[in-house]
Amino acid sequence: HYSFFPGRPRWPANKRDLTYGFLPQNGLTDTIKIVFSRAFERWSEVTPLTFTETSSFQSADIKIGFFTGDHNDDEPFDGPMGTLAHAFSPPAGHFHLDGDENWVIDGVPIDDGNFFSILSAVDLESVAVHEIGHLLGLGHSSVEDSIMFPSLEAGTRRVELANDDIQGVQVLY
Ligand code: TQI
Ligand code: CA
Ligand code: ZN
Ligand code: ZN
Repeated sequence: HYSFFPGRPRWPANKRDLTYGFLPQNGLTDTIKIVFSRAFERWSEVTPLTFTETSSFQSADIKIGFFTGDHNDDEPFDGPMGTLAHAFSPPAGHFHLDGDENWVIDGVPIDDGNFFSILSAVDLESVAVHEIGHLLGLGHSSVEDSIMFPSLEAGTRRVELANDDIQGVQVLY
């Protein structure tokens, strides 16, 4: 079953059109940006929310960036595996991904580093859909095939919202 953060934080009722931006220094490719737009689309399809990319990182409601190790928010990343990403509950909007993961898009590694291993491949879109759930106010779910279930096998793609995810987010919005 779905859950919420303590106090059930959510984006306010007068803020249904959210913007998202990418940390400029990350220099992300269009392929990566399309993955995020697909992930946002899954949530906008089942809520009154819209998500639009903005080139102004500073003013974006949702700020997306790849970081490695300590990045000054008391939740340092830990190299390959372990923590993959984290997002903060509304209305913080910080969405951080561990730049040390072997991120894959549609089964293809983002950077063909020397140490790519299928055993540690992490599907970017799956993690993005999960973290956006957190950004909208969802906690973890006990339903195993839900997006908000707190575990995902290496290399697995899980991007379809389950009924449980939809019911949870529709309680909030
Ligand atoms: N990051 C955790 C997560 O997003 C961070 C976290 C731990 C958390 N406890 C929390 C966030 C409680 C909100 C509330 O769940 S993670 C998955 C998994 C992670 C894990 O790097 O462990 C996904 C990120 F397990 F579901 F696959 C994304 Cl999809
Ligand atoms: Ca990690
Ligand atoms: Zn962080
Ligand atoms: Zn989670």
